[in-house]
Amino acid sequence: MARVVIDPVTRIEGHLRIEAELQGGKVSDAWSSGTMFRGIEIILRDRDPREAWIWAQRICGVCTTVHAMASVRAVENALGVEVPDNARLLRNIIAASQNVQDHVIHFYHLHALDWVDVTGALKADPAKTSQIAQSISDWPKSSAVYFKSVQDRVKGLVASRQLSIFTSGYWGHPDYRLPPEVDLLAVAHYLEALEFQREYIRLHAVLGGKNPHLQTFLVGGMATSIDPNEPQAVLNPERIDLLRQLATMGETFVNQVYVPDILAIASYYPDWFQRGEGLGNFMTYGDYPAGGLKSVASYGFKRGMILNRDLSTVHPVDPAQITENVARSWYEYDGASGTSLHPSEGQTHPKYAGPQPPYEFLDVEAKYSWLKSPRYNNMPMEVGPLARMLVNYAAGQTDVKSAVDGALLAAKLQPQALYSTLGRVAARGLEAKVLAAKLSGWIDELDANMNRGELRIHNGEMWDPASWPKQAQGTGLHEAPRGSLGHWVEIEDRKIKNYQVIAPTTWLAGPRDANGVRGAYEASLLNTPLVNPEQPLEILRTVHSFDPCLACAVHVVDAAEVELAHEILTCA
Ligand code: NFE
Repeated sequence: MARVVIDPVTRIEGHLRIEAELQGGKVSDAWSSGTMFRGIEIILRDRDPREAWIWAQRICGVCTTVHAMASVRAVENALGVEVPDNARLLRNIIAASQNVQDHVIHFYHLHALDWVDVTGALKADPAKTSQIAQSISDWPKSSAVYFKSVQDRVKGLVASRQLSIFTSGYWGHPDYRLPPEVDLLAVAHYLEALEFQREYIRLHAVLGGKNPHLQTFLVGGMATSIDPNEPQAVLNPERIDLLRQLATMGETFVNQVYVPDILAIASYYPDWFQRGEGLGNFMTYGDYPAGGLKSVASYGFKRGMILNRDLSTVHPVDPAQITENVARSWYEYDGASGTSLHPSEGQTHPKYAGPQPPYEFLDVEAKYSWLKSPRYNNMPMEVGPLARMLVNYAAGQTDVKSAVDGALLAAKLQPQALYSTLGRVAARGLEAKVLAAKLSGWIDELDANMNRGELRIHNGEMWDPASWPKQAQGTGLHEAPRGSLGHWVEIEDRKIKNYQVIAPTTWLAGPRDANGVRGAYEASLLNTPLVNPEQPLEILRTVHSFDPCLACAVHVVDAAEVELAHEILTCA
């Protein structure tokens, strides 16, 4: 038996360590450890709940806006505030474009190089790459001359001996299977995706003032002025046109580059549609309200669970069934609390009990992670794009069904193929397709509101704290790119008494619980074959397919056990 350790796992956000035991060339057991402490909850104590979203965004350097969204929703829920229709639309546009941008970045910049050998691109015939590109898509940048210019760029990089972001890849690993021409196609799109994501996220620059860390959220609405007759307003007819252009650009890139590339690359790895699934239980809170946030039935993405891979039933989700478990995490709960608490009464008492560095292995029989273990009714759940696509597919949502069925048909696969490493990757691309298409509808609704004089963006009547109850509790749920995100706030005497976050990556990368039940990453790695344990590329494929963000899941470094309450380190 041999133990493989990957620490740090790179091409992710934050600090993740994977230990895997090998038997007969396959992973026989695995442990996932977050190696940073999480502290935003402590930083938020005693602050004005109206400013929580500004701090909470700093949880992450990638999906910052999602924490603003969950935070304002939690405080609005506690204070009983509904937001005006324009704020709902602005938030839907911000959230969907965040997902689209994040998914494109994940596929090309964080994950593709697990399947694409950059060095293979050097050997490609650009004329053949051009033929392949034109056979799978109408994307115009597809000439042999263009691909030759990309190849020359890569050659220049190699000749300079400064491989930069491409240093230390597992290049030449025997399980890289793409023909050099497809490697070149993917490398070209890797570079194009860098330009695309920068341009596309101008949606956030317009609506949020900047990206990352948007500035226009407010408890009770948004601070995004709308006025058809005011050139200085954030939204006027000219800006609506700009939003439409950017939305079209997103749809085009996703449909002509991202989704065709997933299908093309995946066709060389068919066995990865049967590998890496893990739990078989999937959960989503749902999002994109068409009316008030409370009318969950109106959501464009449905709330629900799929259990034991059974697509015939969408089970309801009751947030009261969620707990966070610390039996195997470096935390303690007070006195009689045991090891499992609902986040509304959650506690953040860090207590490191692992080995002192340098160490070879974690003590995986004891506590081994800074992540807690979220559970739904004591069960670990996979959250994320695959969970969202499965729940909406099973619920018969037409846009999701048509995207998923179209891809399955094109790839000649059955729905069971989705329960896999590549199923996760494909689901993310299909979700980007569905969300990119939804943007134009919300922009039209904003335009229509503006044209009929409905300009309200904020519901300000709760801004006088004297009107608040002495005590209040609220929950803010949101679907972030990596999955279901929850913020829980308790307000007392107008200040935050307790604040708890369960990020998607906490659901996914968390350790075992008190019953010894594995988390999603750990379960998904079982039985993964490794061609060469010195280059555990196969482990990276599955872990990366979840799009890890440990920064979200843990938050603030505390290597020297210094006081954390006024220190924030963002992860970007
Ligand atoms: Ni830091 Fe995040 C997303 C959230 S991940 S990226 O998506 O919330 O756990």
